[in-house]
Amino acid sequence: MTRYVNADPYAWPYNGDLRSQNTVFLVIDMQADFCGLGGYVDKMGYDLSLTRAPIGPIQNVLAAVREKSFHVMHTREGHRPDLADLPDNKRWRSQRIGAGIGDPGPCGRILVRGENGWNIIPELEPAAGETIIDKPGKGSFYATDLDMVLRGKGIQNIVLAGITTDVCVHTTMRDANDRGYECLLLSDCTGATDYGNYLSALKMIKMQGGVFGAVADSQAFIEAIA
Ligand code: C5J
Repeated sequence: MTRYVNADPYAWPYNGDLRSQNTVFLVIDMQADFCGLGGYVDKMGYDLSLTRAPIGPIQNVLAAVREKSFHVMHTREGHRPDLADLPDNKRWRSQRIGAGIGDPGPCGRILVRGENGWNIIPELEPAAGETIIDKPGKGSFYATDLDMVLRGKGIQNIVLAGITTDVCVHTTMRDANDRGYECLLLSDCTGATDYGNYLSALKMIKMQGGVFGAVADSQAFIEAIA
C-alpha cells in the first residue's frame, strides 16, 4: 500500500513508502537558547515570537507520530564546557553580536552543554526512548552518529521540524538529501530569526522539482498518517 503527504512540489515521499518503521520525525534545536527568554537568540536581539511560533504545531505532530509509533529524534546544538569543540571563528562572531558562546547569560553559559539554555524547552520534552543527538555545528550529521543511528533503524524518510529554518534545519536537510534520505520539511513546524529568510528557505527546497525534498504543513502530514 502506498501513502503520500499532500506536499509541494510533489506528493511526498516520492515512492509512496511512508511507514512508521522507515520514517523519523526529527525535531531540531528546540532549545531555550534558540527560543527562550534570555537565551542565545534573545541575547542577539531577535524577535522570539518567530522562533517560538513552531512550538504548538510541533506539539500536534509529536502527539500524532507518537500515537502511530513513528521514530522521533531530537537534536541539541551545544559545546563542551571547556569549549574544546568550539571553532575560534564561531566564538569570535558570536562575541561580535553580543552573545558570546561560552559566556555567562541569564540561562547559564551560552550554548554550553548542561546549561539551562541548552536544554530542550519543557513544552517539547523528549519522551523516554527517543534519540537525542548532540551536535557542535549547524548540521545534524557533522561530528555526530546520526547517520549510523538512522541506517541502523532502517530509516529512509526524514520529516524535519525545528529552528532555525535557514541555518540548522536547512544544513541538516541538505546533508540528509545528499545522503539519499527522502526529506519533508513541515512549514509551520519551523521558524527563523528573520521572516524573509524563513520564506526563502522554504522556496529554495522546492526549486528544481524539489532539489532538497518537499514542503507541507503539519495538517497535511497528520492527515496522511491518520
Ligand atoms: C543557529 C540553529 N541559528 N539551530 N542555530 O545558530 O539554527
